[in-house]
Amino acid sequence: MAKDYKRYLITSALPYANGPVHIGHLAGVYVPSDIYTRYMRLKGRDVISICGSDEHGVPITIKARKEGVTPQQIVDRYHNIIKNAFEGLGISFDIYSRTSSPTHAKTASDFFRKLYDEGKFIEKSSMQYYDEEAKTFLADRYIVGTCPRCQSEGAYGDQCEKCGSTLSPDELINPRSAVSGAVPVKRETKHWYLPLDQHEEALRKWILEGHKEWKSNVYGQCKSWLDGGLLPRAVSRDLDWGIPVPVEGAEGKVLYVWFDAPIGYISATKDLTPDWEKYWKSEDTKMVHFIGKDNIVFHCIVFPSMLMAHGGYILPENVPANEFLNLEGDKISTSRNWAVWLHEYLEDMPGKEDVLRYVLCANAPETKDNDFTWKDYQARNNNELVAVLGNFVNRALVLTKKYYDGVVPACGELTDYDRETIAEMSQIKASLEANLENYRFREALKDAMNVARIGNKYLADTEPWKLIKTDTERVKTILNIALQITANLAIVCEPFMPFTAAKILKMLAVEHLDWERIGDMSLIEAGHKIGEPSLLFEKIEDDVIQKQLDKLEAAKQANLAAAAAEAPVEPQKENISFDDFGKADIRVSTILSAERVPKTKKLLHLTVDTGIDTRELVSGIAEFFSPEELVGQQVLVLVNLEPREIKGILSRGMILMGEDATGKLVLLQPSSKVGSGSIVG
Ligand code: B3M
Ligand code: ZN
Repeated sequence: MAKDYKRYLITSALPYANGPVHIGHLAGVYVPSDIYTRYMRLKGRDVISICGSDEHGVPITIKARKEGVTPQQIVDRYHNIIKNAFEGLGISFDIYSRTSSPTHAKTASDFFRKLYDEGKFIEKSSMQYYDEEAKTFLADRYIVGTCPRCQSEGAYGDQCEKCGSTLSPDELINPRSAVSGAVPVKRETKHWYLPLDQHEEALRKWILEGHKEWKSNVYGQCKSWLDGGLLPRAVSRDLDWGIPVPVEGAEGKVLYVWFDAPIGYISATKDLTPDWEKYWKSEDTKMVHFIGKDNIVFHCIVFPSMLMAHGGYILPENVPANEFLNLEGDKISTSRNWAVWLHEYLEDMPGKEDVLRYVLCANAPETKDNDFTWKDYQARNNNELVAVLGNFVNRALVLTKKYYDGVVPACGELTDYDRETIAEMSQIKASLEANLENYRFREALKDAMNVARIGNKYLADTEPWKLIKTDTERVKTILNIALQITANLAIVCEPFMPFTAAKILKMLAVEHLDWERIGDMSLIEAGHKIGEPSLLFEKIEDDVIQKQLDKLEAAKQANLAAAAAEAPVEPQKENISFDDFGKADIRVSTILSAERVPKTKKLLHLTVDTGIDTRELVSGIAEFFSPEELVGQQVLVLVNLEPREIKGILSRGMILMGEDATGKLVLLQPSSKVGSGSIVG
């Protein structure tokens, strides 16, 4: 059934040039796309891998305004950081272009103009927010206000970052301009809309009927968009940063960033090769978009609609979008600096490029969100890369060096065990290729590591270091086989860990080994002299990991401080009389025991010594404190609050708590221990 394609066009989501790239981007998009591309190249296929910076859009103008520089300065800075960091990690794009390039301006402009000339857009005027002080229409991101869902301040016109809701500017309570702080007014403005609804039928056929093999997260999202019914989407914006709308009477309007960015794939291909059309306009080309899950609708619905409206272009054959990677249990966030930045990693961990590639692939969020932790990184390095892969290669090479002065010994008669091992090796290629072809990179990496496991086990079972004293002929065969496995490793590691593959080749003193020969046990001839063995991977000690954890902790503290500085303070409540206050009986109490209230998320069942008596309380603090950490703590308890039954427990009093800027509760305690029952007042 699988069609024979003549060439492959691989695209990777264009990173926004408003910040550096982090491990979430890498695990979701760039590591998988690079593995796939390298594999295609190894198969000898005609493949190009396209990427570049996405340099338009409102976040870039906001960042520029904040820093008092031009948007061009912002994109120049991050384009270079991102491009260099990708190179440092061995992400092997054939071109890393940028959407501020002249080729792109012309390509995107012509694309729009063709659709415009052919009447493919709807022109529509609507009322939008306008800032009279700054004399500018306000893009959604430029309007801030109170979130209608969670009531938090500082929600944007398109999204509340606190609760994650998607919003429209009209929903914001007390909208204000992020540019000047002024209260915006509504003004009429004209925009061009792409009628996605007109492409709905074609999209349904193409995706829902034609691509049932797509990953279920991707297919599912497409289905729910299509089932919900598509609406026309504005493809222009009132903004002064972007590609001008190429139509008379469109002053001050630019193409919407999500209209121009995917066209960036086309312009980048043009910058790469004059032969670009054969990649974009031939049914013999298989196009694959590597993206994160937040980009699915743009790559499966919007961009394909644009391509269909234009005509002459192929559609993607697959869009293997990944889910998200979290960091130490928390969502990665650029604005909160909760991330491991690639350019910093490369500086902090020189020579460990492949360790990161390995960990991000082994733990890739292919089917669900996953968590990156530095402890897991360390464990995978020490227990898998060092103990399995590095250990095996090192033993095979060092023993050859020691016993045979680095000259590959001949393979003699095979035992049954040798044959079993060789048979196992012969099965790797089919599984590895099937996994790679179907975007199952975690499984594919397991196949590759299996080669090292087979090798490790082989040496552990045959023990050549013992046999060398009694059966030197047998040792020759064993080491010959171990070296053939090592050579196989050089091939299978290449897509995942290219630096390691190159090192193994160098240590074997071999230039190149053909991918198609995976499983071949005569890759290295007897009599060949190998190079100098050295360690492939080094153990990573705790202090190295602790440094990274400290860095994250510092980011967290800085965030808390910033949030505290920004958080609005609640207005003072109405005055009360001295007598009223005197009625509240607050006592220092000691927590004697604590346990979760079964079947609840938030409630803890506490026993406290109030000095007056020992009593029970139910407190909604389970999300912030574990029962163990509470026992023995002194807290302030309002003891004469009307008792209340909660989940079958009579709660007699209330623990007084403080709240930090993020909504996290903190204990209020005496600064040194005092007797239970001490009066607070
Ligand atoms: N820059 C969004 C993102 O990085 C966007 C991708 C464009 S791909 C054409 O999530
Ligand atoms: Zn909200």
